[in-house]
Amino acid sequence: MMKYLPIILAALAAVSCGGPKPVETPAQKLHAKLSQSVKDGKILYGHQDDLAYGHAWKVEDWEADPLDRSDVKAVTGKYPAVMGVELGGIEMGDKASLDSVDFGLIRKAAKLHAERGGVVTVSWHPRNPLTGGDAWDVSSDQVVKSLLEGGELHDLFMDTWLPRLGDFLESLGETPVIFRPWHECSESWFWWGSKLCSADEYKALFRTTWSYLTETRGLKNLLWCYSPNGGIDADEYLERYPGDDVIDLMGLDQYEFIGPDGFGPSGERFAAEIIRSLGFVHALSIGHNKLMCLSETGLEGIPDPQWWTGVLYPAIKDFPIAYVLTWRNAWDKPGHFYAGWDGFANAPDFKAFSELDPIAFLEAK
Ligand code: BMA
Repeated sequence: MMKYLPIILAALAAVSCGGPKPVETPAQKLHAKLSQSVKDGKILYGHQDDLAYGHAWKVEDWEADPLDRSDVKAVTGKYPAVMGVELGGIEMGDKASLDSVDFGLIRKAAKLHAERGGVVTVSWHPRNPLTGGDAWDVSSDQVVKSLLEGGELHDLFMDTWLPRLGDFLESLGETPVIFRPWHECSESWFWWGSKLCSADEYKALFRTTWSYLTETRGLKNLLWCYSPNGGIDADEYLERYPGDDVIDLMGLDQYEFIGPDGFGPSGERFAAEIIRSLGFVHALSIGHNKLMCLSETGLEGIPDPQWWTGVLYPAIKDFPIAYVLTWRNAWDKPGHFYAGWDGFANAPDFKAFSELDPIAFLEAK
């Protein structure tokens, strides 16, 4: 009996302490990191595809490239704290994304950015499986329905599309990401938009995606973000909300578009609208106990020389958003950019923004 005493005592100790502490998953660690950052009063700045290309350049030999080039770093001296990557095309088994970025480069950039201390978020603009068109092909209102149980494309979705997506996300290993599928669902420019499927169909699409990746595949590196487009109210926001059990971050996508009256008045309207919509997302995030973020924003080509410090910063600074992400600087479309780049007229204002409290970038070592 005596020889078993140490084992019995150890077992009793484990029981009285509630057993060994469960190991935190990569997703839980990222959640804790973001929560702490919000508690510290920080707003992380994010940029889409930051390490893969920028205004008039792109990584060529990605396997050999150190991935230390960044438009954001060239202006501010720091990397963006959050980097967005895009998986459109993964569902087709393509080698590169719809923006011509090799999926090998995307994987390498995501892992490296996380190793450097950054946060990664993933968007997905899958093709239209019913028509063969792209994500913007809204010619049919049967697409979402066709993917759900009982639909003609359900098997394709479950046996090919989601497994390919799952393989990529699994290949990230311990790198956690904020996954943000089926975004801007409150508008109707993607085939999963509000005029193209019912709220129940949309929620089923989101929850099927969640259940496949999280339950069937058992992935432990995903936080989930819901990000309708702006221009809605709290009720409309909740209409398609997939549920507290599957969502970690309440997001919002909202861009500024310059109207006929020029960028001055448009900036004021945009800032007021951001304040209105982040206001209700904030209230919802408290009620639902979720993190919140401005998941996409920007002003294409940034013609307003004071946009960062004069428009965006005052609009967001008082909200506990985990991050704000501006969209990509396309290497092949000279006017399609949303972050500063070296030599651009608005770069000094972007640098000034990067130095403002509570905005946080990632120190380059
Ligand atoms: C859009 C544009 C497109 C791009 C797509 C997916 O907003 O930037 O050029 O293909 O996002 O990244």
